[in-house]
Amino acid sequence: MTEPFYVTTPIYYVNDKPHIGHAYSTVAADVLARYARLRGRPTRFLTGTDEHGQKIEEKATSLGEAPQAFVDRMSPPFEEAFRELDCSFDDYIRTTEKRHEEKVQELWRILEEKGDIYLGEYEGWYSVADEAFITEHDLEQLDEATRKQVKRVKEESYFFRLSAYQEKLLAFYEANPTFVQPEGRFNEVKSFVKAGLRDLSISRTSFRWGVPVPGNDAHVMYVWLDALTNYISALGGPAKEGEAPLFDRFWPPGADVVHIVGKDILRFHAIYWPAFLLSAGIEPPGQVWAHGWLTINGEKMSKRLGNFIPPGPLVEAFGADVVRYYLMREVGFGQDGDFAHANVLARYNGELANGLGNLLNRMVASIVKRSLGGVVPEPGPEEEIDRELVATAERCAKQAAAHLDAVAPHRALDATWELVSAANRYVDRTEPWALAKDEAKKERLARVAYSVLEALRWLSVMIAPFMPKKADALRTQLGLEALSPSEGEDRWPASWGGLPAGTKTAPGTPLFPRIDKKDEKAILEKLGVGAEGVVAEGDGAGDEGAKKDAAGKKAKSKKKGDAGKKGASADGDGYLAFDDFLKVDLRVGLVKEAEAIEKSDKLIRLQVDLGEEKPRQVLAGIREHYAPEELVGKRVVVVANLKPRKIFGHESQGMVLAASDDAHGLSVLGMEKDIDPGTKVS
Ligand code: ME8
Repeated sequence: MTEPFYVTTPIYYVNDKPHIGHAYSTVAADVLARYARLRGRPTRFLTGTDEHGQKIEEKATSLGEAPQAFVDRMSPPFEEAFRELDCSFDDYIRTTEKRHEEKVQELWRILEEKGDIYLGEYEGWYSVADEAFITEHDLEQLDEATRKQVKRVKEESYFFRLSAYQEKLLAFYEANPTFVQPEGRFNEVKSFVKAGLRDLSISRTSFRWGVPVPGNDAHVMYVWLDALTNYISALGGPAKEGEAPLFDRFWPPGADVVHIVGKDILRFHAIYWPAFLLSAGIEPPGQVWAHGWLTINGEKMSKRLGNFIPPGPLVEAFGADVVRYYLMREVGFGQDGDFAHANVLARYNGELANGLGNLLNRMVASIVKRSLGGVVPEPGPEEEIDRELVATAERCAKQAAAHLDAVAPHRALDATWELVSAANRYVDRTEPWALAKDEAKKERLARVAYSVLEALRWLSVMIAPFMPKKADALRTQLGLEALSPSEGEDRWPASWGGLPAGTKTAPGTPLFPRIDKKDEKAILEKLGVGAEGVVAEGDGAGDEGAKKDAAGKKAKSKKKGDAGKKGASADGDGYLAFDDFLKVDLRVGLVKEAEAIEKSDKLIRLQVDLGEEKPRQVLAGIREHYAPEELVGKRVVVVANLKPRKIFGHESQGMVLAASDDAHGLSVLGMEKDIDPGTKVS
């Protein structure tokens, strides 16, 4: 695809410091930008800060600072945080820059000339926290704390004739069926518009911190009109053809534009923004992608809980690539999700260290170095198992690309890790260490090593949008040059065998050194995460986090632990990814005690030794098939990492596996030999 690609993030309010939620949007946009560049597309990536409005004026005043000095102090930490996260933005816009303010005023004039702006009076509610005019109904939905900040406003105001755009917007949605993603959110937007639109107040007179309305200095512009315009002002628009080359190149109709936003600000992007643009005769963006809301260790981020997580310390502890990987892997894009420190460590050790890191290590630092002189061998003849790996690589690379094209980064990573697992399995099955011992099998060894090295080369590209530094480190060990995207050149892996034989590999330090239990503890302590996973430190960041959603309402906070964690689920093709299977922790258990649960004719309470300090209490619905005493002393298979749950008032800390059919009734899965309790079943 050669169509220019323009991706943006929300511009962030600078009333507080950057946190992991901001990082999430910007990393997602960066992944798309890096991917587009790898595909050879002309690409532009914009982020920045939103610096006007009542919220910021009030915050500056409360600190005794002039608003300009305040925003000048508060904006750079965002840019630094995004750079630390290796975000490759081409431009960082601040709405207090002249280049922006001039363009906002120009847009105002255009809307005015179109007859879509008139002077009136606004009387109603204004939520300063959300910078949104809200209805009585919205007000009722707010929580106490936010409601306190809502003001009654009665002042002269300019209005934008939004009501005149109801039909035009609906027609635009109809003609652009993927304008808002995910689809469910698009339906919400359409229903909202269908219910009728009221004209929008677009100026304020009761404070000063905003872009002055052209021709009437008593008014400053509504901060959302100002802010949304950043997407075009950064390109030099609005502008006539030929006046602003970036605008000509990276705005429709010539370009594909994706605005990445949180679901909290979808209404502004999916309704107001296209309405302003339609009025101005400018084509709206191609897509607004609303992602979900992140909680921290199961809790909403808030000042009260002191769990506003700045990205800096995480980057220091894990490295930017690992944080980026985790953010994109853990949460299904578009769904709510959770940032849990324990899960970062689990994914790190499981998927990065044991998965990809191990694959590289066992091949480059071990087999190739010891048995092939450190050089990529000329591959011998291909066997069926080698062809299978090639087919898997081709399928996974194609799927990962399709998922990235569809803005589903988590699925792209699923597909990529399917290849990691397949390549590790290939090594297990071909046993190159055994081939290396047998002179007669040299040719076979060369083919096996080549296959794995080539798979690693493919993986170095597939992980690059997510983990650019690790991708290059991996390439260095393979003896390859760093990836250097170039317009017009598609670098996505497509044809097998591109790794030249004779390339000198360069085994180095492990790509992802394992973090052992002791180090895990030290890392968590350093990050101030207590045993409960609650972050102890608070840094004066505000509680703006989950305050708003598309309807200007309070986003519901998630119950601890249930927030969008991706479970082990079969994908669209009906297969369970190998990594997903590995997430299920199956252990050998020795039943120490068993007793029937009163008032239940199904349940038996078991105390099962899993090789841990204390036996686990597990409830099993097997009483119709086993007498409790029959079970004592039996070895069973237990799902050991199920979330504990209460059954009949008793906590069950696992699940015993069993099968049943009509002829035999139910049979608990056992062990033929006396395997030690706690041993992993795989
Ligand atoms: O709304 N989980 O700025 P803002 C996921 N200035 N994403 C989160 C998040 C969380 N817990 N918290 C914040 C504004 N975000 C306006 C935008 S655009 C023209 C103007 C991300 O500082 C998410 O992208 O309140 C959300 O939409 C954005 O930060 C809100 O940032």
